[in-house]
Amino acid sequence: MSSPRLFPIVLLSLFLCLVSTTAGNFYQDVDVLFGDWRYQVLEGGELVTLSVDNSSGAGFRSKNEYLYGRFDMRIKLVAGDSSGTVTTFYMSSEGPTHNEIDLEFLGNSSGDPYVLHTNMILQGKGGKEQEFYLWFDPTKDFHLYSIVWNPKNVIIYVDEVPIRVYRNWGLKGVRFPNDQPMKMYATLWDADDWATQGGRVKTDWSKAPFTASYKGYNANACVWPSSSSSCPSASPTPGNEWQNQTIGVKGRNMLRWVQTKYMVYNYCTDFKRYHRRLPRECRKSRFS
Ligand SMILES: *[C@@H]1O[C@H](CO)[C@@H](O)[C@H](O)[C@H]1NC(C)=O
Ligand SMILES: *[C@@H]1O[C@H](CO)[C@@H](O)[C@H](O)[C@H]1NC(C)=O
Ligand SMILES: CC(=O)N[C@H]1CO[C@H](CO)[C@@H](O)[C@@H]1O
Repeated sequence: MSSPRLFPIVLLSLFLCLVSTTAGNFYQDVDVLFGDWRYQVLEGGELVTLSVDNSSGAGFRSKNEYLYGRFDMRIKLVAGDSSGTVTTFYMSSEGPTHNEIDLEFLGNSSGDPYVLHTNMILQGKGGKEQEFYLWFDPTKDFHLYSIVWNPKNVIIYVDEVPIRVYRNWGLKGVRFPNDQPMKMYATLWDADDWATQGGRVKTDWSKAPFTASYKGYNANACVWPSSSSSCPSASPTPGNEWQNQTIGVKGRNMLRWVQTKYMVYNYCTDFKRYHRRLPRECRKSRFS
Protein backbone atom coordinates (compact mmCIF):
# COMPACT_ATOMS: atom_id res chain seq x y z
CA MET A 1 0.00 0.00 0.00
CA SER A 2 3.01 2.27 -0.02
CA SER A 3 2.63 3.05 -3.71
CA PRO A 4 4.08 6.49 -4.27
CA ARG A 5 1.31 7.15 -6.79
CA LEU A 6 -1.42 6.95 -4.21
CA PHE A 7 -0.55 10.03 -2.27
CA PRO A 8 -1.27 12.65 -4.96
CA ILE A 9 -4.56 10.93 -5.79
CA VAL A 10 -5.74 11.04 -2.19
CA LEU A 11 -4.66 14.64 -1.92
CA LEU A 12 -6.41 15.57 -5.15
CA SER A 13 -9.70 13.93 -4.21
CA LEU A 14 -9.64 15.61 -0.84
CA PHE A 15 -9.14 18.93 -2.58
CA LEU A 16 -11.98 18.29 -5.05
CA CYS A 17 -14.31 17.52 -2.16
CA LEU A 18 -13.67 20.91 -0.66
CA VAL A 19 -14.28 22.96 -3.77
CA SER A 20 -17.22 21.23 -5.43
CA THR A 21 -20.71 22.09 -4.26
CA THR A 22 -23.16 19.32 -5.07
CA ALA A 23 -22.56 15.80 -6.25
CA GLY A 24 -26.14 14.91 -6.97
CA ASN A 25 -28.52 13.23 -4.59
CA PHE A 26 -32.12 14.11 -5.35
CA TYR A 27 -33.29 13.49 -1.77
CA GLN A 28 -30.91 16.18 -0.56
CA ASP A 29 -30.78 18.59 -3.45
CA VAL A 30 -34.33 19.09 -4.72
CA ASP A 31 -37.95 19.58 -3.67
CA VAL A 32 -40.98 18.25 -5.51
CA LEU A 33 -42.93 21.08 -7.13
CA PHE A 34 -46.06 19.26 -8.30
CA GLY A 35 -47.21 15.89 -9.57
CA ASP A 36 -47.86 13.73 -6.51
CA TRP A 37 -47.08 10.06 -7.47
CA ARG A 38 -45.87 11.29 -10.89
CA TYR A 39 -42.65 12.40 -9.17
CA GLN A 40 -40.57 9.41 -8.05
CA VAL A 41 -37.12 9.24 -6.52
CA LEU A 42 -35.42 5.90 -7.13
CA GLU A 43 -32.08 4.17 -6.71
CA GLY A 44 -31.30 5.75 -3.36
CA GLY A 45 -31.70 9.29 -4.66
CA GLU A 46 -29.70 8.87 -7.88
CA LEU A 47 -32.65 8.81 -10.25
CA VAL A 48 -35.91 10.74 -10.61
CA THR A 49 -38.74 9.88 -12.95
CA LEU A 50 -41.41 12.39 -13.94
CA SER A 51 -44.68 11.35 -15.52
CA VAL A 52 -47.56 13.14 -17.17
CA ASP A 53 -51.10 11.88 -17.64
CA ASN A 54 -54.37 13.53 -18.54
CA SER A 55 -54.74 15.14 -15.11
CA SER A 56 -51.23 16.43 -14.32
CA GLY A 57 -47.53 16.59 -15.08
CA ALA A 58 -44.76 16.68 -12.50
CA GLY A 59 -41.71 18.70 -11.56
CA PHE A 60 -38.99 19.46 -9.06
CA ARG A 61 -36.56 22.25 -8.30
CA SER A 62 -33.32 22.75 -6.43
CA LYS A 63 -33.46 23.68 -2.78
CA ASN A 64 -30.59 26.10 -3.32
CA GLU A 65 -30.60 29.35 -5.21
CA TYR A 66 -27.52 30.20 -7.23
CA LEU A 67 -25.86 33.21 -8.75
CA TYR A 68 -23.68 31.70 -11.51
CA GLY A 69 -22.51 28.16 -11.90
CA ARG A 70 -22.38 25.07 -14.04
CA PHE A 71 -25.49 22.86 -13.91
CA ASP A 72 -25.45 19.34 -15.32
CA MET A 73 -28.32 16.92 -15.79
CA ARG A 74 -28.53 13.57 -17.55
CA ILE A 75 -31.94 13.09 -19.12
CA LYS A 76 -33.66 10.23 -20.95
CA LEU A 77 -36.71 11.55 -22.74
CA VAL A 78 -40.18 10.05 -23.19
CA ALA A 79 -39.86 7.23 -25.75
CA GLY A 80 -42.26 6.25 -28.52
CA ASP A 81 -45.14 8.60 -29.20
CA SER A 82 -44.31 11.66 -27.09
CA SER A 83 -46.50 14.11 -29.03
CA GLY A 84 -47.69 17.05 -26.99
CA THR A 85 -45.29 16.44 -24.10
CA VAL A 86 -42.69 18.97 -22.99
CA THR A 87 -39.74 17.84 -20.88
CA THR A 88 -37.70 20.65 -19.34
CA PHE A 89 -34.48 21.52 -17.55
CA TYR A 90 -34.02 25.20 -16.78
CA MET A 91 -32.84 27.91 -14.41
CA SER A 92 -35.30 30.47 -13.15
CA SER A 93 -35.83 33.22 -10.63
CA GLU A 94 -39.33 34.25 -9.55
CA GLY A 95 -41.79 37.07 -10.13
CA PRO A 96 -42.99 39.17 -13.06
CA THR A 97 -39.49 40.46 -13.87
CA HIS A 98 -37.77 37.11 -13.49
CA ASN A 99 -34.93 35.64 -15.51
CA GLU A 100 -34.87 32.20 -17.12
CA ILE A 101 -32.43 30.07 -19.07
CA ASP A 102 -34.58 27.44 -20.75
CA LEU A 103 -34.19 24.02 -22.29
CA GLU A 104 -37.47 22.45 -23.40
CA PHE A 105 -37.64 19.16 -25.27
CA LEU A 106 -40.70 19.10 -27.51
CA GLY A 107 -42.06 15.59 -28.05
CA ASN A 108 -43.11 14.12 -31.38
CA SER A 109 -44.83 11.15 -33.01
CA SER A 110 -42.94 7.84 -32.96
CA GLY A 111 -39.97 8.06 -35.26
CA ASP A 112 -40.15 11.84 -35.69
CA PRO A 113 -37.42 13.93 -34.09
CA TYR A 114 -37.63 15.82 -30.84
CA VAL A 115 -36.91 19.54 -30.98
CA LEU A 116 -34.78 21.13 -28.27
CA HIS A 117 -36.27 24.58 -27.76
CA THR A 118 -34.05 27.09 -25.91
CA ASN A 119 -34.89 30.57 -24.72
CA MET A 120 -33.65 33.39 -22.52
CA ILE A 121 -36.22 35.27 -20.48
CA LEU A 122 -34.74 38.46 -19.09
CA GLN A 123 -36.63 40.62 -16.62
CA GLY A 124 -39.83 38.91 -17.70
CA LYS A 125 -39.24 39.30 -21.45
CA GLY A 126 -38.59 36.30 -23.70
CA GLY A 127 -38.47 36.14 -27.48
CA LYS A 128 -34.90 34.83 -27.80
CA GLU A 129 -35.69 31.33 -29.02
CA GLN A 130 -33.27 29.01 -30.74
CA GLU A 131 -34.37 25.48 -31.63
CA PHE A 132 -32.40 22.41 -32.58
CA TYR A 133 -32.72 18.83 -33.66
CA LEU A 134 -30.39 16.47 -31.81
CA TRP A 135 -27.80 14.30 -33.53
CA PHE A 136 -28.85 11.19 -31.57
CA ASP A 137 -32.02 9.54 -30.29
CA PRO A 138 -32.56 11.21 -26.89
CA THR A 139 -34.99 8.49 -25.78
CA LYS A 140 -32.57 5.55 -26.04
CA ASP A 141 -30.06 6.63 -23.41
CA PHE A 142 -29.27 9.33 -20.92
CA HIS A 143 -27.48 12.34 -22.42
CA LEU A 144 -25.76 15.17 -20.64
CA TYR A 145 -27.32 18.63 -20.82
CA SER A 146 -25.40 21.49 -19.20
CA ILE A 147 -25.89 25.16 -18.50
CA VAL A 148 -22.78 27.24 -17.86
CA TRP A 149 -23.69 30.64 -16.46
CA ASN A 150 -21.07 33.20 -15.53
CA PRO A 151 -20.96 37.01 -15.62
CA LYS A 152 -19.85 37.03 -19.27
CA ASN A 153 -21.62 34.11 -20.95
CA VAL A 154 -24.47 31.68 -20.83
CA ILE A 155 -23.46 28.53 -22.70
CA ILE A 156 -25.75 25.55 -23.30
CA TYR A 157 -24.03 22.22 -23.91
CA VAL A 158 -25.36 18.88 -25.15
CA ASP A 159 -22.92 16.05 -24.38
CA GLU A 160 -20.24 18.77 -23.95
CA VAL A 161 -20.95 20.23 -27.41
CA PRO A 162 -21.91 23.92 -27.17
CA ILE A 163 -25.17 24.50 -29.04
CA ARG A 164 -25.90 28.05 -27.91
CA VAL A 165 -24.04 31.00 -26.45
CA TYR A 166 -25.67 34.12 -25.06
CA ARG A 167 -23.02 36.70 -24.38
CA ASN A 168 -22.97 39.65 -22.08
CA TRP A 169 -22.00 42.14 -24.76
CA GLY A 170 -22.60 45.13 -22.51
CA LEU A 171 -24.73 46.66 -25.27
CA LYS A 172 -27.21 49.32 -24.29
CA GLY A 173 -30.67 47.84 -23.77
CA VAL A 174 -29.49 44.24 -24.09
CA ARG A 175 -30.12 42.38 -20.88
CA PHE A 176 -28.12 39.62 -19.29
CA PRO A 177 -29.11 37.41 -16.34
CA ASN A 178 -26.77 38.94 -13.78
CA ASP A 179 -29.20 40.59 -11.39
CA GLN A 180 -31.10 37.70 -9.78
CA PRO A 181 -30.22 34.36 -8.20
CA MET A 182 -31.99 31.39 -9.80
CA LYS A 183 -33.00 27.85 -8.96
CA MET A 184 -32.69 24.76 -11.15
CA TYR A 185 -36.03 23.35 -12.37
CA ALA A 186 -37.06 20.17 -14.17
CA THR A 187 -40.61 19.44 -15.28
CA LEU A 188 -42.70 17.28 -17.57
CA TRP A 189 -46.05 18.57 -18.73
CA ASP A 190 -48.50 18.57 -21.60
CA ALA A 191 -48.75 21.37 -24.16
CA ASP A 192 -50.41 19.76 -27.12
CA ASP A 193 -51.86 23.09 -28.19
CA TRP A 194 -48.38 24.12 -29.50
CA ALA A 195 -45.57 21.69 -28.78
CA THR A 196 -45.70 19.21 -31.63
CA GLN A 197 -45.70 20.42 -35.21
CA GLY A 198 -47.19 23.70 -34.10
CA GLY A 199 -50.05 22.01 -32.22
CA ARG A 200 -51.34 19.94 -35.15
CA VAL A 201 -50.34 16.64 -33.52
CA LYS A 202 -52.12 16.01 -30.21
CA THR A 203 -51.24 13.89 -27.22
CA ASP A 204 -52.52 10.32 -27.45
CA TRP A 205 -53.74 9.84 -23.89
CA SER A 206 -54.41 6.16 -24.43
CA LYS A 207 -50.60 5.81 -24.19
CA ALA A 208 -50.30 7.71 -20.87
CA PRO A 209 -48.58 8.00 -18.48
CA PHE A 210 -45.55 9.36 -20.34
CA THR A 211 -42.32 9.17 -18.36
CA ALA A 212 -38.91 10.87 -18.55
CA SER A 213 -35.90 10.09 -16.33
CA TYR A 214 -33.31 12.36 -14.75
CA LYS A 215 -30.02 11.55 -13.09
CA GLY A 216 -26.57 12.95 -12.43
CA TYR A 217 -27.68 16.41 -11.32
CA ASN A 218 -24.61 18.38 -10.45
CA ALA A 219 -24.35 22.03 -9.47
CA ASN A 220 -20.84 23.40 -9.44
CA ALA A 221 -22.07 26.77 -8.50
CA CYS A 222 -22.18 29.79 -6.21
CA VAL A 223 -24.92 29.24 -3.66
CA TRP A 224 -26.92 32.37 -2.90
CA PRO A 225 -26.55 34.23 -0.61
CA SER A 226 -22.88 33.58 -1.14
CA SER A 227 -21.20 32.11 1.91
CA SER A 228 -17.84 33.22 0.64
CA SER A 229 -17.22 36.78 -0.47
CA SER A 230 -15.40 35.53 -3.55
CA CYS A 231 -17.82 33.42 -5.55
CA PRO A 232 -17.05 33.50 -8.44
CA SER A 233 -13.51 33.75 -7.16
CA ALA A 234 -10.54 35.46 -8.73
CA SER A 235 -8.49 32.31 -9.10
CA PRO A 236 -10.00 29.43 -11.01
CA THR A 237 -9.57 26.16 -9.12
CA PRO A 238 -10.28 22.63 -10.37
CA GLY A 239 -14.02 22.26 -10.86
CA ASN A 240 -14.44 26.01 -11.10
CA GLU A 241 -13.45 26.42 -14.74
CA TRP A 242 -17.01 27.41 -15.55
CA GLN A 243 -16.60 30.79 -13.94
CA ASN A 244 -14.41 32.17 -16.70
CA GLN A 245 -15.58 29.77 -19.38
CA THR A 246 -15.98 30.94 -22.96
CA ILE A 247 -16.55 28.52 -25.81
CA GLY A 248 -13.03 28.92 -27.17
CA VAL A 249 -11.80 28.06 -30.66
CA LYS A 250 -12.69 24.37 -30.56
CA GLY A 251 -16.10 25.19 -29.11
CA ARG A 252 -16.74 27.73 -31.82
CA ASN A 253 -16.15 25.09 -34.48
CA MET A 254 -18.56 22.73 -32.74
CA LEU A 255 -21.13 25.52 -32.37
CA ARG A 256 -20.83 26.25 -36.07
CA TRP A 257 -21.37 22.56 -36.86
CA VAL A 258 -24.48 22.33 -34.68
CA GLN A 259 -25.98 25.62 -35.81
CA THR A 260 -25.35 24.83 -39.46
CA LYS A 261 -26.63 21.26 -39.44
CA TYR A 262 -29.19 21.02 -36.65
CA MET A 263 -30.71 24.42 -36.06
CA VAL A 264 -34.46 24.56 -36.69
CA TYR A 265 -35.23 28.12 -35.64
CA ASN A 266 -33.22 31.18 -34.71
CA TYR A 267 -34.85 34.40 -33.48
CA CYS A 268 -31.85 36.25 -34.82
CA THR A 269 -32.81 35.48 -38.42
CA ASP A 270 -36.55 36.00 -38.02
CA PHE A 271 -36.91 39.26 -39.93
CA LYS A 272 -40.66 38.80 -40.31
CA ARG A 273 -41.25 38.69 -36.59
CA TYR A 274 -38.99 41.60 -35.81
CA HIS A 275 -39.95 43.66 -38.84
CA ARG A 276 -36.32 43.92 -39.92
CA ARG A 277 -35.25 45.42 -36.58
CA LEU A 278 -33.56 42.42 -35.07
CA PRO A 279 -32.62 42.51 -31.39
CA ARG A 280 -29.29 44.25 -30.98
CA GLU A 281 -27.28 41.24 -29.90
CA CYS A 282 -28.24 39.59 -33.20
CA ARG A 283 -26.05 42.03 -35.12
CA LYS A 284 -23.00 40.47 -33.50
CA SER A 285 -21.50 37.39 -35.09
CA ARG A 286 -23.39 34.20 -34.35
CA PHE A 287 -20.24 32.26 -33.68
CA SER A 288 -18.24 34.68 -31.58
C1 LIG B 1 -58.04 10.33 -17.97
O1 LIG B 1 -57.68 9.02 -18.30
C2 LIG B 1 -58.36 8.03 -17.52
C3 LIG B 1 -57.76 6.68 -17.85
O2 LIG B 1 -57.59 6.51 -19.23
C4 LIG B 1 -59.85 8.13 -17.77
O3 LIG B 1 -60.54 7.18 -17.00
C5 LIG B 1 -60.33 9.54 -17.43
O4 LIG B 1 -61.70 9.67 -17.77
C6 LIG B 1 -59.52 10.58 -18.17
N1 LIG B 1 -59.87 11.91 -17.63
C7 LIG B 1 -60.03 12.97 -18.40
C8 LIG B 1 -60.32 14.26 -17.68
O5 LIG B 1 -59.96 12.93 -19.60
C1 LIG C 1 -41.67 16.51 -35.42
O1 LIG C 1 -41.47 15.90 -36.66
C2 LIG C 1 -41.76 16.70 -37.78
C3 LIG C 1 -41.61 15.85 -39.01
O2 LIG C 1 -40.33 15.34 -39.12
C4 LIG C 1 -40.82 17.90 -37.78
O3 LIG C 1 -41.18 18.78 -38.81
C5 LIG C 1 -40.94 18.65 -36.43
O4 LIG C 1 -39.97 19.69 -36.40
C6 LIG C 1 -40.70 17.69 -35.30
N1 LIG C 1 -40.72 18.30 -33.99
C7 LIG C 1 -41.75 18.94 -33.44
C8 LIG C 1 -41.56 19.40 -32.06
O5 LIG C 1 -42.78 19.17 -34.02
C1 LIG D 1 -8.22 34.25 -14.19
C2 LIG D 1 -9.46 35.05 -14.42
O1 LIG D 1 -9.72 35.54 -15.50
N1 LIG D 1 -10.24 35.18 -13.37
C3 LIG D 1 -11.50 35.89 -13.42
C4 LIG D 1 -12.65 34.90 -13.42
O2 LIG D 1 -13.89 35.54 -13.23
C5 LIG D 1 -13.99 36.25 -12.02
C6 LIG D 1 -15.43 36.69 -11.84
O3 LIG D 1 -15.96 37.23 -12.98
C7 LIG D 1 -12.99 37.41 -12.07
O4 LIG D 1 -13.07 38.16 -10.87
C8 LIG D 1 -11.59 36.83 -12.22
O5 LIG D 1 -10.65 37.86 -12.36
